[in-house]
Amino acid sequence: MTDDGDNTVRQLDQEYDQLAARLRDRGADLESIERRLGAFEVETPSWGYGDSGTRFATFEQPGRPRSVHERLDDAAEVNRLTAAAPAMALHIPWDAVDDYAQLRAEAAQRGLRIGATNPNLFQDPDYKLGSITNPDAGVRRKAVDHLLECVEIATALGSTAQSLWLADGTNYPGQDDLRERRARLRDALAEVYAALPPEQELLVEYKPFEPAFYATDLPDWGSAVLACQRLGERARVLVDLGHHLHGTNIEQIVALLASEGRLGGFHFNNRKYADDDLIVGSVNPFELFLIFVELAADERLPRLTIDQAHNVEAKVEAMTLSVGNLQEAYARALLVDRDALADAQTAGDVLGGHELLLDAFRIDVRPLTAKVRVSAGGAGDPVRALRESGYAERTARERGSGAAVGGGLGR
Ligand SMILES: [Mn+2]
Repeated sequence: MTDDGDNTVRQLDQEYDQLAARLRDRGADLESIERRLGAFEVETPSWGYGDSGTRFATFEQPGRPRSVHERLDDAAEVNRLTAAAPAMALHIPWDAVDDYAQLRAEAAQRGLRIGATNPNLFQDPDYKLGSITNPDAGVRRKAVDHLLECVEIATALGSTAQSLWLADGTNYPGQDDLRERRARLRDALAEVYAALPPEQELLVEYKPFEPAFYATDLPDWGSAVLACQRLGERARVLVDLGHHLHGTNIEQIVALLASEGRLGGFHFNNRKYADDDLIVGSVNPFELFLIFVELAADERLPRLTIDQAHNVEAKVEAMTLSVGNLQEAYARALLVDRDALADAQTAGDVLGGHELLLDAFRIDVRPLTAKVRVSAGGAGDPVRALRESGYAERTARERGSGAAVGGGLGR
């Protein structure tokens, strides 16, 4: 190791010791916090490494992966740096291959597993008026058959979740019968759920707008949880942070779903205006912290996934930064003094509870997350380590700027 490296390690140790002493003085159970932080895992999305763009343009990046195999390489690099991203979520058909057992083995060779399987019900021209809610029974059949095919693919891959986002909806009042569409949706999901092997769960994602702009068929958490309750216990709701109207209290949705045993997972990203798919924690870190305060109330976290579209920023670097942002939000949430919070709440101390949250949010946890990452074999400063590794230059050289296979807009 260079002098520079030694200095970095010494500096990290010093900063960590100072923070640890302060936290212990406050009565924090650092051992338990570090254990939980060390167990933190988030899936990265294969589609987050490939080409993505806006409605106006896609700017192709040098070194972007040309195949699912190279997307696995990128996911492995993010996991190497963060020690917290051991699974890559797949998208079918963008990641379709002939031999799924082979793909599963390739993931394992890179120290990864396959995360959630994401079917695609939004690209085929037949789905112009909807997929499983389409007024045409033949189109509905085709859509359900694709979902059933994805169940088989997931089985071959060792994937334990179907993660379903429906682009279905209508653009104009009167375009279709809203109750009929709901009945079609229920029938289709019941058929898919009945085909799920016991190790797979069905995650149902909601979104109030886009691509349909009058009535989305699963517009909100309520419509999603009602569908899940009809199906069974392995059907749960997936919360995508970009899929809400402005002003929606997302942390309260997390609390409601968790109390009902229906919180299935997350698609992390951030937004300023709509479903912007920006880097999680970049625009509203306090909201992310409050969401993690709810998540950390339970020892076990639900399935967490990043769902972002890096249109102008370097993709592997963006994903690496995102994982770090999540680790920091979780660390702060673990530092909330829960006993004091419960006391303040019981005593009706309105601002006392609020101050306890602010107090945890204001702690600079970077020495703590760095220490936990290094202990797990990752980098103290993952983005810096990525830049110094030359990974971007190497992939640009090796992969060139050849046409990518698959990819598409973020959801
Ligand atoms: Mn999503």
